[in-house]
Amino acid sequence: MKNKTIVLCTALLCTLLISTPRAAHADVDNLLSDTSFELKLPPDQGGWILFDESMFSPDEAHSGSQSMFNWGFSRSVPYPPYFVGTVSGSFQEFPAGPGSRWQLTGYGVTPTGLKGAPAFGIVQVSFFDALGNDLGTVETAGSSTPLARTSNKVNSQTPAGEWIFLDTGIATAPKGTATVQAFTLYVDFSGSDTSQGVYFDDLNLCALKDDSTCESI
Ligand SMILES: [Ca+2]
Repeated sequence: MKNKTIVLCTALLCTLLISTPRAAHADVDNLLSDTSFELKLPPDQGGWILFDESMFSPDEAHSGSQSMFNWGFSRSVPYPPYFVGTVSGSFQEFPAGPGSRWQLTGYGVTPTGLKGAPAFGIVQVSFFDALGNDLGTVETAGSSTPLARTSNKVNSQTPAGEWIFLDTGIATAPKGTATVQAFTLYVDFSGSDTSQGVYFDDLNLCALKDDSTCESI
């Protein structure tokens, strides 16, 4: 009986190894949950944390049938600075140590073209200490550049309806880092008096090993 059990377990293990090696590796290397926004997992199940004007959407999809839509309405006002801005987005958080290296990629699209500037969609990596203070990155901390590491943008110059590959490049966690947050973001300070935004899909957060391949944490 004992031998039969061992044989059965071995056969099951072999089946799993043979049938799913590629899928298993892809999931292990990408630390994010619900990377294509198909599952709509709540945050307490490891899903995306949404803020401001953000929603799962069936209107656009780079893969599957859903994406993340971050949008806003930046209105003009008759006094300086003559606009009211908006920032919306979604993120997931992971433990991270000082010196750890991270790269976030994904795809973004705007179906009708964004009006005005600045109005853009990006993916972004930010580091925080144990108290929740934003630390920036080794590349940007202490300088006049923005604290976070951001990707290239979907903006008014981006062709409507064209999915753009977004890439933060490699961001190195500074001294004191306790967590890393991976964002989709839409920023609109254009005062264009238009409801508009960017759809995101197929995000990938990589923790880089010494040989620059991704690893799980
Ligand atoms: Ca999708």
